[in-house]
Amino acid sequence: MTSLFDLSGRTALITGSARGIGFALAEGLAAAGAGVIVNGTRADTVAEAVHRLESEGFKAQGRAFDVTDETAVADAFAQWDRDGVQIDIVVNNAGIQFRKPLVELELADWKRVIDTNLTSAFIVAKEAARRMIARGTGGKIVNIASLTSESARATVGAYTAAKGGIKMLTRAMSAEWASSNIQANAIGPGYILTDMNQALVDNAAFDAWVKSSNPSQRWGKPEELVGTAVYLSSQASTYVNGQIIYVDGGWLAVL
Ligand code: GCO
Repeated sequence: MTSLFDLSGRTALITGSARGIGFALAEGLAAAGAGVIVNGTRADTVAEAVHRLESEGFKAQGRAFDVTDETAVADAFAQWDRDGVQIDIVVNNAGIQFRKPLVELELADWKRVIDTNLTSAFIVAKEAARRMIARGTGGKIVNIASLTSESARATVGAYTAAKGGIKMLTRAMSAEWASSNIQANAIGPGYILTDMNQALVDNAAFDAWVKSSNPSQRWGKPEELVGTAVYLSSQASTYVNGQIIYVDGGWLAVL
């Protein structure tokens, strides 16, 4: 009996996966048997990530493109069509952070955060779902949400709005795509040790706040998100739709 969690024969596109959480998820899905496609904006870091995965014996390829650019995304999928690459799993992980009070936030910076963290998930999932529906094969969409999908923190307003949007976009995807056997769900990471958060880790007061705000009393590690990503990408979750699974050390569960 093959494992419910076996991703062998599946191809997974993970956006923003040259480093950080995205790379950890690409590595974890590959370890579960998926062929993975690494994405990022820079060809050199994408190539380095693919090389790391191949050196671990995994099936990996890469494509550098800007997930906020509709034409670039369409071109990427058209190339995969020509190459006979069927994308079965999309992890919408690409994201940036920009910390500034709303009253000082420039519109251009607001748009950049919304485009990268929210709109890109729509653009990429639309291209993938069109093909999944046309093929009749079903598929998996795993969006990366955040604690800020539920609660706001001062100075990350654009990010919070985007991640709140990810929560409801995930449900909207379920509303339209579940009947095509596409399960759209999300992972809500707590405070995870990543480059994006290094400035917070290095801030003693913020570090203490994170550790005192979740019952696990520590930051999470990117690899601690892998099990949930494999679950939501596998046959173990075929009747799960529109959900966010928080991997946050218990942060949202306690006062
Ligand atoms: C911040 C952090 C958070 C975390 C994560 C929490 O500045 O508060 O970047 O946004 O990255 O999203 O779930």
